[in-house]
Amino acid sequence: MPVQHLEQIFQQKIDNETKIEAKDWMPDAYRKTNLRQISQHAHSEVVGMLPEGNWISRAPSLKRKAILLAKIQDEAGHGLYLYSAAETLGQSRDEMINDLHSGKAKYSSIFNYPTLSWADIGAIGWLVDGAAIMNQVMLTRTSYGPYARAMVRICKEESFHQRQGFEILLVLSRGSAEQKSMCQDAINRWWWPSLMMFGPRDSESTNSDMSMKWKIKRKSNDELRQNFVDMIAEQIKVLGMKLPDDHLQWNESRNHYDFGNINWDEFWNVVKGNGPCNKQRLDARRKAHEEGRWVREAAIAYAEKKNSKLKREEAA
Ligand code: FAQ
Repeated sequence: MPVQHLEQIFQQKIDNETKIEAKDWMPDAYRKTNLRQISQHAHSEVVGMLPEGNWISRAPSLKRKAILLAKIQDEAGHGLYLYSAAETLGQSRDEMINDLHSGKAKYSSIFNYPTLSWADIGAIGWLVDGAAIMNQVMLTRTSYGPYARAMVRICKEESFHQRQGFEILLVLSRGSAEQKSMCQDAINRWWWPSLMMFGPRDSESTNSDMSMKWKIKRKSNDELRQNFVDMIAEQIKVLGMKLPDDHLQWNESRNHYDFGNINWDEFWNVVKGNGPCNKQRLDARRKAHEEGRWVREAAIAYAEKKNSKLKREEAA
């Protein structure tokens, strides 16, 4: 069948809300951009364990430590579902991980900021997981089947993550003057980077046009960012804290909150690898991968041994 016909059938499926599955014909660019987005998403989940991992041994109580451990393990699981979804598009996990370690593949800018106090763990749960959910609820309806199905479970877990983060901040916001100020300080530092998670402004977003046409994305970067600001601007009232933005104001005519300018130079600087913790994060990932080499080799050796035993038994 000529490619034009195949493309027409493909677009019809998208327009009719039929999911695209791994064995279906798809344009090369659709395969490539899904692979790019899903693998970068997987890398973000895995690198995203590092800033929180920094606080496992310093969590203020056994209960907090158990919750944090469970959350971080969830992020590892999300990375694994997403690597599996990406593999259905024809690239091996090894190749994807090599691209992360060589600096070729991106991961979310947010994970290149340091976690300086316990309140940062609350701010990550509330703001970072909150921003992640805002984006990922849309992705449960993305057009590529394996990605959409992975996102359903991930979203359920992320909503627990957001609530646990909010609750950490709620306790601090009702505590001593020092705890209140820790809470405000963490919000001040995480607010703007969490707005950057949604990506560049729509006018600068190189992938959006095609991703919207193919329903990989269903809402634009700016639309999701605005929804997030509207949600957080209300939730912060419960904490009795302040968002670090003098321009934040309800706009009756737009039915949305107005907010100040994002520092896009900072965003691109972090994306290009020059944020406060980029080097530290990649070094930690490379080290963990190297130290886990023996486990991978042992698993392969065991699988080979089991296979050859099975073959011998079948031949006998
Ligand atoms: N950081 O054309 P667009 C989480 C890049 S998971 C770094 O608008 P697109 C869970 C972009 O890749 C958080 N790079 O791109 C958790 C592109 O470069 P490329 C991750 C960014 O793909 C919580 C270029 O800029 N979530 O947090 C960023 O249409 C707590 C132009 O941008 C996902 O990955 C950025 N923030 O839209 C874990 C969700 N933004 O690739 C642990 C899935 C943009 O052409 C603890 N991803 N870039 O070289 C998406 O929805 C999309 O990829 C966007 C970007 C919306 C992130």
